[in-house]
Amino acid sequence: MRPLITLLLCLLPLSTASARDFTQGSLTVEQPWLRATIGTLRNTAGYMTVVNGGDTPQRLTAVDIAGAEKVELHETRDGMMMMVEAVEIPPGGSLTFAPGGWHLMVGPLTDALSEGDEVEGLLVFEPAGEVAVRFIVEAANATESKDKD
Ligand SMILES: [Cu+2]
Repeated sequence: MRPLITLLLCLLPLSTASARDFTQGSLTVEQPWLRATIGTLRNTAGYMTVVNGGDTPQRLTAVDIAGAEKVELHETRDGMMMMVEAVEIPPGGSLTFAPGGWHLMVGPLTDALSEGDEVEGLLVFEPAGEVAVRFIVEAANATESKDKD
């Protein structure tokens, strides 16, 4: 198996600053993570930072997460959660989704999520298009992704 593993490692893009960052064109999605589900609950929240290194505004319009029936963009403002249809990241700017603020509302999920799981996701931006990412599952009470490489 060793030669195969070495080959796979060599195929990883060298331009990626972190193994936990996902870059497509001028967009970078940093450290996407999901909270583990609790008990029989099949809903959870997701977080990440989106960096727009380009010179045009990018709108995040949709998110797909493997095994999730639905993913919504939510903002917490004055303690109230509000769903938004899309969120714009200005040129040269970034937007951080973190507990207490912007978050992805995920679910219902077909399966429980446990700490350490990895889940494929797809973010849709206008006009940039799709960015494929992989969410790491952190503990249900995590406040950030501890895998800071
Ligand atoms: Cu929410």
